[in-house]
Amino acid sequence: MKIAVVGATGMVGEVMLKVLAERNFPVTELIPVASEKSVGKEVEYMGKAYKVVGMQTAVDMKADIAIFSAGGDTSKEWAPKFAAAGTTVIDNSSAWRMDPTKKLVVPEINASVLTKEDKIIANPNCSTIQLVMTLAPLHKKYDIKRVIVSTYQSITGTGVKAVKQLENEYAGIQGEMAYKYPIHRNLIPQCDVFEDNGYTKEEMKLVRETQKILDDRTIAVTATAVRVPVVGGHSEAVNVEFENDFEVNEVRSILHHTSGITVQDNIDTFTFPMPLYAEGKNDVFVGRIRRDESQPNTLNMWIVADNLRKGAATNAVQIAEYLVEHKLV
Ligand code: 11C
Repeated sequence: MKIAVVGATGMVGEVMLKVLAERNFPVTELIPVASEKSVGKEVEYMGKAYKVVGMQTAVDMKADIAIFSAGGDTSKEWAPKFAAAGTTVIDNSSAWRMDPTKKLVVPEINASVLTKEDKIIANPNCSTIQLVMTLAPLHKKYDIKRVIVSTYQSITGTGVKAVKQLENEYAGIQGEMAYKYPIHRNLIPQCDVFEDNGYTKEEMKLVRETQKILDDRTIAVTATAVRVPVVGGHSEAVNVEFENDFEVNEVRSILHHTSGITVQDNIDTFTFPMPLYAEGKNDVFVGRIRRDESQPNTLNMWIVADNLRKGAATNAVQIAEYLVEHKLV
């Protein structure tokens, strides 16, 4: 497979190259792509240096698959050009996710919707991916009515500028700010911009993308997204109300038997997921699974995942793997 990685010099792009190598993706030719200012820079893939090329050069090279992590505007402009050249685009931005003509895919849940005709495939938002990974098998069994999710999101979701801000603040250095407020010794109840309804875009992604991936617009979702001074991954406190009752041990067992999920749930040994330990891992970690005693058929749980891995690069590479395995490219 001829693979273009668009945004190869960015934070997700770097992880993308790592994940492609780790999973032995059948790359016959790697095309690292970035904006003009990065053209000519080198990136490393499997011990070899590759020169970064510009967007038009990459389109002309007619890759089989292009994995984009370059922001919504770049994707809106360039994904159709790659697609027109015959390349299947897997896009990490929010540009195409809610387009009714585009599939929004978490392979463990809905890869079977993909066909050869899908030339631009959307990769969901990181906080949505880890949420739906756990909701999907439970929805199948107990039928979800409502989800209340509060997120504790890693600064790596904002990008390298935010990581620099935290490092500067930690070291007492004045520098460029990624956020309007300090993030060291703080948390910020705003991820992304505000929409007209008073929710942030990140919160509304959790609502809309969850309904689209689970293919059920009747599921009520409400979210509060918070940025925390953490780098290893996103965490989520999730309250789920089901139509049908459940046994907590059965919930644990269902999650334990779901591919891509690791259950870490033993209060006797203080075992629960934490972002420090999720960093660099591809799985979604779930713990603190317990009944909400304040109302019937309702569950609480705690979900953690590396937002740059399953939340972005790993999920995109899994989509690419599915396309290859099912001969859809
Ligand atoms: C964050 N979830 O943590 C965002 C980053 O729509 O793909 C990814 C934004 C997106 O701020």
